[in-house]
Amino acid sequence: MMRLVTLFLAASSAAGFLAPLRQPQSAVSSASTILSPLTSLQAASPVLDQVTTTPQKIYLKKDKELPKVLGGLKIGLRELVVITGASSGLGLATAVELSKSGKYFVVMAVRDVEKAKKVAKERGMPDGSYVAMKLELANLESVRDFVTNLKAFKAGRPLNHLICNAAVYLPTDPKPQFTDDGFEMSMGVNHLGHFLLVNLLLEDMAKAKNARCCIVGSITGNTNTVGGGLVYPQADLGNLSGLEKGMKQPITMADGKPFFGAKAYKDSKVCNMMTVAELNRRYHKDTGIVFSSMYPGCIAETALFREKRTWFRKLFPLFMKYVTGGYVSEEEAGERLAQVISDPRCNKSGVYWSWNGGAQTVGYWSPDGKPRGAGGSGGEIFENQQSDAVRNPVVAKKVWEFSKKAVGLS
Ligand code: NDP
Ligand code: PMR
Repeated sequence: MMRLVTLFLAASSAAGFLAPLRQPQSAVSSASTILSPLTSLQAASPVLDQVTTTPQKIYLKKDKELPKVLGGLKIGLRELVVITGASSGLGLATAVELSKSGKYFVVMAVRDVEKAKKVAKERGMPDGSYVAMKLELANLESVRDFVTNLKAFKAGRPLNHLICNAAVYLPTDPKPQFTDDGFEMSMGVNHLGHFLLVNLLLEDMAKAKNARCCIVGSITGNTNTVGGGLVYPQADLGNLSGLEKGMKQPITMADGKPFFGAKAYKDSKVCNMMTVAELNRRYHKDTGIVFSSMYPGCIAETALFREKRTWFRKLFPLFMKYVTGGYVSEEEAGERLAQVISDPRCNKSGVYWSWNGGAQTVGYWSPDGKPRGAGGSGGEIFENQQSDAVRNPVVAKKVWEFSKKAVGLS
């Protein structure tokens, strides 16, 4: 075992993963918050079979099994929760947990409906407790179509909860991939697709009592951690010139610099966490919606690492289990994300939730002086503190405004 771990560290070091330690950036003065009306929300059209297609027609497929107005009845007395990327990993584990509880009806918002139906069955999600609906986050028209289909399906019912979980991690791509709208893929799927989705669904959530909206973040977007501050590359939105210019081809990075896949993922996670902060500032008071982010722990065996080399995929879980103590299973991570939606303790807006499991002291640099676990198995939920860069309200406001423009909401 020790040989395996040493091998991982040596290989990681040779691959240039370890970065020089960077001190947390200094705090910046607070920004004014602007309350804007929930404009640009699309009118619902209860026509499931008439969704429009993009020139590439990569995603749309009529799903005749989707009940139309009957969806409202199907949901019954349960709370309606939408989970993006529910066809694998964390999203699927959360869907399983919530659907089996009997209290929630899960809409699996996925790019591959057939895959979602298959895995839902395999994982024993009770019939009648979920539905799979098409959502291709790499296509803004698909996001809009999903919202139209969801509104038709739920037939006037409010949306109780939204979990933005889907993501791609493209660290080994030498060249950038782009979404159908021309955004760099990690930023387009992880941040901009979700940004549009949340904005289009705010009105439906505002109608629900105790609605919760969680956008999954990560330790690796926070430079006040070993995982995010020590391991190269670090998240850094720079001067935001790429996002300001619309994030479209040939622009590939939020900071306007040349493409760097591993960093693009971490930058997108920073945008996810900043979006939560802005949603909280702009809408929590008026709508009552509880907005949060969370770090689920290192779920080292998920398909997120599909692009990584075989040696990494074999050694990474062992390294996380036996060296950093940051490892968590898909099942336990799913329980954690489900907890953010269901636990009365999580009824507080603007929080970045984490779990104090695994090895103590190596996880966070503990600004309050208390030792914290690395997010691994076990431990208690706690309100974590994000890095100064993520908590910067001036940058968050800019990210919000540039993203709004990029997705066509302003
Ligand atoms: P997975 O790859 O297992 O899950 C990602 C999901 O996103 C998949 O269901 C995938 O669909 C879906 N997806 C990818 N691209 C698109 C797209 N264009 N449109 C719609 N859906 C898409 O990874 P994880 O479960 O590990 O990741 C889930 C979340 O957890 C992510 O937000 C990630 O950043 C976060 N996270 C993960 C950590 C980890 O250690 N794994 C640590 C910290 C945070 P499909 O099934 O079709 O591939
Ligand atoms: Mg990292 C407590 C230490 C810790 C934690 C909690 C993580 C989480 N990582 C830690 C430490 C280290 N990692 C160290 C010391 C190294 C150098 C050997 C290291 C390396 C490493 C790599 C190469 N770690 C990684 C990678 C990835 O490709 C993953 C990544 O950054 O994806 C964006 C990753 C991760 N480490 C984590 C977590 C949670 C990840 C998955 C990233 C995420 O989804 O945010």
